[in-house]
Amino acid sequence: MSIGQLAKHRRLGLSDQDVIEMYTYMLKARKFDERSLLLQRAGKIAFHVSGIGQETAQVAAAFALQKGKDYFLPYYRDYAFVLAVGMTMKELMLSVFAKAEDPNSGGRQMPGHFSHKKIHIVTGSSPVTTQVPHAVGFALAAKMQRQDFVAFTTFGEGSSNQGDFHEGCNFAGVHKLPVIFMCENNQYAISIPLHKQVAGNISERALGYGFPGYKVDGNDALEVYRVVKEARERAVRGEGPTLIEAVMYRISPHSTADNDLLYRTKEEVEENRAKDGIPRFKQYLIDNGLWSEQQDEELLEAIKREVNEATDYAEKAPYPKPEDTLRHVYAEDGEVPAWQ
Ligand SMILES: Cc1ncc(C[n+]2csc(CCOP(=O)(O)OP(=O)(O)O)c2C)c(N)n1
Ligand SMILES: [Mg+2]
Repeated sequence: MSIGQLAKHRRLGLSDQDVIEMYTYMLKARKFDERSLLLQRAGKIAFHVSGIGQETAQVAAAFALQKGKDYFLPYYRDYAFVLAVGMTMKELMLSVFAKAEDPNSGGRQMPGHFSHKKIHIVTGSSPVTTQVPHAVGFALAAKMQRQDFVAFTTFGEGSSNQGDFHEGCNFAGVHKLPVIFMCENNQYAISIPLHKQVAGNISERALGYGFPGYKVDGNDALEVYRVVKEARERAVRGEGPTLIEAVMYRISPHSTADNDLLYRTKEEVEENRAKDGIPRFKQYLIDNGLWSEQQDEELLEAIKREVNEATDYAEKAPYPKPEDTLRHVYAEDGEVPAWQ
């Protein structure tokens, strides 16, 4: 068989097993997210920021990176990304329930503020885009130490107007650092639509900093995989950073504290829901003879069990102790935090 006849994922170097796993992570994230929204409505958790509509690009990016080697600086909608690089459903649930055992912050940060030392997820902060210069710092370390890992960071399109983004890009461009900037352009920054945020094109901003920028359909898993993989290869060859703008749509409101129908219509949301990358990827698997409706039902059942078990576990787990409130704020001699 010639390479042109191979299914697209095979041409990109992904096995059949890889694409089935990618689909599994997308669905896991979606089901975690839907459960979290329900838990918030039921008053069991305080707050949730949803990543629904963004899972496809997140999983695709994760599969193009190297686990255990690269460093990840994700943003608050990246549940699918963190699951795909190794965080567990239970750990995510512990974080939304703000329990002591949560590896992200021991229940101290808002959910979605990821951190996991073992799987190279670098802790983030609430001011948007602070992770961008942090990622550049990791990339500088890779260059100074002559190591071949890359730093990968994500942020929203609204956040790409912050100074941190521009300073990070400029420094990374000047020093040709191994960093990948992926903008998850979900069309809104809370209530502000894209056309009121940016007059130009986000991916083209890279040109001003001396490195390539690519705009890609964020609902097309294999295209996102391709551009992130190429960006990684460029980075390890010493050719510097890449900016990727993955175009998608924030299907959920900004957060559980937002009423999105005050600034957009149901019709607009439905129109974009129809472009959701998850059913599209499922169809790709079916078309290539890798998946069936029956397998899909079985997978959904298995994920439901996993979500139920994680929810029960996290709900019953103890909260952090009040007397530990100031722990990890100031260094303590010989301290190794329990959640590390
Ligand atoms: C520096 C800073 N300014 C404002 C906020 C409040 N805020 C939180 S999320 C958000 C919108 C960000 O939009 P975007 O970057 O497009 O990401 P999205 O939420 O759409 O994924 C804002 C303004 C913040 N957290 N940090
Ligand atoms: Mg946005």
